[in-house]
Amino acid sequence: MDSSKKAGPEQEQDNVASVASRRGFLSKSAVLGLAGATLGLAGCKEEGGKGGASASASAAAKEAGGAKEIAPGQLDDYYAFTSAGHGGEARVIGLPSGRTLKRIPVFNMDCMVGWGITNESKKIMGTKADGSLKYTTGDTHHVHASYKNGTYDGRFMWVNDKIHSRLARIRMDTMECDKITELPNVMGFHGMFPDKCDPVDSKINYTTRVFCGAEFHIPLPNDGHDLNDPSKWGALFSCVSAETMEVLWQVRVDGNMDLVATSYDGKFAASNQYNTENGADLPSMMESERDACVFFHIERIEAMVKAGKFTTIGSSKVPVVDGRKAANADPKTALTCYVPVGKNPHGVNASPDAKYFVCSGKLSPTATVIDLGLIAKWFEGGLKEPRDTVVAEPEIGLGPLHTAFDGKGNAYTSLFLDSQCVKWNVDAAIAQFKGDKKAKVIIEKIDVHYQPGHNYSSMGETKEADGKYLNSGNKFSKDRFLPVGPLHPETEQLIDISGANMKLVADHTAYSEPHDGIIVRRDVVKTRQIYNMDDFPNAVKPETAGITREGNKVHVRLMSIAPAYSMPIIKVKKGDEVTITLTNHDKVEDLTHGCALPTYNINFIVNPQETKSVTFKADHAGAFWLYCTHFCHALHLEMRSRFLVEA
Ligand SMILES: [Cu+2]
Repeated sequence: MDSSKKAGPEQEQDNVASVASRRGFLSKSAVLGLAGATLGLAGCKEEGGKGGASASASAAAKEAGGAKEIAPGQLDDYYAFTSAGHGGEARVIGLPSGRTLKRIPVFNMDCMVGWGITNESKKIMGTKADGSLKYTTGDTHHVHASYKNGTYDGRFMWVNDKIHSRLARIRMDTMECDKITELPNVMGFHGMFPDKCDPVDSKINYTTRVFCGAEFHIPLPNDGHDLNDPSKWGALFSCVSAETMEVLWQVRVDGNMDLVATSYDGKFAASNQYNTENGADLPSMMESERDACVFFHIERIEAMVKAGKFTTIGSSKVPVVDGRKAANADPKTALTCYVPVGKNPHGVNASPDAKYFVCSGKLSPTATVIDLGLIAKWFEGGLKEPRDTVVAEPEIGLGPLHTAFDGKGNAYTSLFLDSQCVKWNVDAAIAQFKGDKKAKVIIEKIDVHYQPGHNYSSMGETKEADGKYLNSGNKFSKDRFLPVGPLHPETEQLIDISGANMKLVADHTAYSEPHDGIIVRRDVVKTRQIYNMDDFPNAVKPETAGITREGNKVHVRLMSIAPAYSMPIIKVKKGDEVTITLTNHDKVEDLTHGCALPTYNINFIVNPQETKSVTFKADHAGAFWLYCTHFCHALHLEMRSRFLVEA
């Protein structure tokens, strides 16, 4: 945990030796013992304190600067799109600078932009019968973008909500959420990944489906029956249409699903699994020596659904097929293949050469390399056991979680317990597995600060993996930043992986609690800065602006042009249901207006040429200044109208 130690050839020898001495780690007692060790490590403030804080700030800045520094006025080379954990949003960061560019509200409310306040955002988020939001909490873990030809096409991103099992889509041109879908009969929706090609028609070489894994077993349907018999509970793998965001089909599986990966040819999706025992408490979840990575044969699943050979659960109309082991014994007709991997795996990642999926062990010090060609062979009946698809299982360190790639044949796995990132070579691991004792699998280890979760590399989840940067998302920052009370920020550490040695080049803070992200070359992302007014059917134009009344329903159609709203006085009666629709007629880039209404809990912004609306009950009388919250003009403070509610 000494952050000042350098990873070099000598250290590497030590690391290899220490990893080797931890053999036999897979035993059950070791696994349970480790759970305690994890907690111990997380609390080791003093041990972790050396090195990081004592380094000279100016020296460190110089070291971290140079070519990596983005000077004032310069733009970053990459976008990082990250989750925010139980903050419920998604984030946009510039790399290598680490500048926060945007926070995208998704499942959370955000009074800056008015997410969860405007009618349009409420419609996307989902409302109850009374018009109030169905949920105001969310837990985002993974952000992944749409593909074409094996790389990002800049259309969409998706992000999951683990709490309420929802999938959200974000438009990459406006970087705003445009659709949210709740998955039926699922709890603990965690892993998610878009497909990269159609499983049958290779001409459809872009994303059309998004696959979603679920962790928790629940009664099916979850309507109060089977509460006391968890053996009857189940988990479902879901497929959502990328275009319509409808849930297309689900597969019932054994075990709990964690992360999801997809093959470049579109034929397979897979999810690493813990609790393959289907247990309901910790001891019963730890009984097996191994867990699994379950592969889904997409073409067969969809053929079965098309043939009508499915069931439905409860009130959901989504077709469900049976992917449990017992129903899939014959590989030639199987929908699923359960490949045994190290105990309690956390992570499955596709290599950019399209050949392998790598599953990390977490409670086993190994990474399991699965050959996708052999997966296809197993489904054709050409292999005896699912385990025969494993072509390497190197011991790489303690608590391996997630693996990123550099496009040069190397893998980078986060080691949660060792607080390191290990660089290892996939071909060497395969040679070692075949018996080559001289194969040099582990290339280098670098300390990270501290307890890394996800790591991800620049373009690393595409065929254009460029081997420039690796982001290590660390769960504990301890002494790396000025203390801000009990809740420390997290450290996002940027590692330059372009040279022979990994080099830590920056510590960036992250407000709790991001999990995963992707690093996208900036030329892939094409954003728009000004909306098209006609994209909004309710846009207010000079000929429709004004106030109309139908019974007690009042519609205020307002326009903004800096520094004024189109109506200086808006008069309604107490008890009216008021809708304010506001269109920003300014066309200048960056000229956003706000709209706040004191005591009525209204606040939102309208970007250039954008339209938004709010509806509320004018339940208390008085004079209220409806004012612009977003600095827009030298006369910004004067940009306000009198909203008068007559008693
Ligand atoms: Cu304004």
